[in-house]
Amino acid sequence: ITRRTMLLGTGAVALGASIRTKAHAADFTYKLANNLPVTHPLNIRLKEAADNILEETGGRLKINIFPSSQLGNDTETLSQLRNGATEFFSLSPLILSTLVPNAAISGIGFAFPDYDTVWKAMDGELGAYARGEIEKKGLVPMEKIWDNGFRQITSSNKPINTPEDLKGFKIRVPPSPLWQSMFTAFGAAPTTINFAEVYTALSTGTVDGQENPLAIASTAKLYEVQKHCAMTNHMWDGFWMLANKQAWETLPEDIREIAAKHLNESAIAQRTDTAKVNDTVREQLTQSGMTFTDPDKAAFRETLRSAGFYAEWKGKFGDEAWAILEKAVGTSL
Ligand code: X2X
Repeated sequence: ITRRTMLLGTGAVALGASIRTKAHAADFTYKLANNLPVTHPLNIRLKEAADNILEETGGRLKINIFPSSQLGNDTETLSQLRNGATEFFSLSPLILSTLVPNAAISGIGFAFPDYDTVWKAMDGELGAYARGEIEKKGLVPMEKIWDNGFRQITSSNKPINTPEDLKGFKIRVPPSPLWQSMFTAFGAAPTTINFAEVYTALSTGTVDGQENPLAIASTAKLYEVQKHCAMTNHMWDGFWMLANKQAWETLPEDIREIAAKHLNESAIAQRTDTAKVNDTVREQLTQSGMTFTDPDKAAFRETLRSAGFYAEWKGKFGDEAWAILEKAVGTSL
């Protein structure tokens, strides 16, 4: 901002015009961090959004993308986002719940039957509720959530067919109370590990398994260190695109509008890309040596119910939030 003001302040109109056409330092250069490989649809569409934003703002806003947790793991990057060291960060609602407890509500086990229900909810009342909670904590969420997908359980040591197979299973979960609680309710032995450390934790045997959508098993090459995959679809997960509030509000309104428009448009496109990868990559993972099981999902859901998982989280989220969730998924959980 100072640079432009200085230029305009000197009355250098010609200079002002020429910097529009030549390569020049942008007025705003912001960092956008995420934990996914550069080949994941999220990063492919983020690059598209950043390119479009640079072009449509005439070079005024340049967003540099840092994939693969290059700026730090999720816990560290969330701190950076809050203190302004990083301006943008895409984060799972469940990990964000370490700061915004009720943001995790979209991650309740087996809440969403399919993607149609997910997008109706997240683009509707449930998403609006979550964004309201996020804003109360001083972060700015873009309107459209990005897709991670329905999560599946992978293992290095045994196939998983029934909930009993999870008893005592050493599984990595992301840093989030809801994840810890869900796998404790399954009777597993969950360990919290940031995604940045997951490949190593699996390859050294710190844990025997993890759970993630297939697009991540594929792009993060988890098939190199995991043998089995159980298609449990046990929860849907996404990524809120978050901005540091001060950095966001420093942008002139027209730049904010352009940035939000492209981030939201690319999110919509990324949802289609990701669903397609999650739907089709099983074959490729099989060729890479993974074996798949298709367990009865109802049995897993019943295990959560009889362990008191739903009752516990209804109490934690509160009746208002729970009612919004149940309305969105069209069933009582
Ligand atoms: O940490 C994970 O497993 C990941 C990549 O799915 C999330 O960001 C929640």
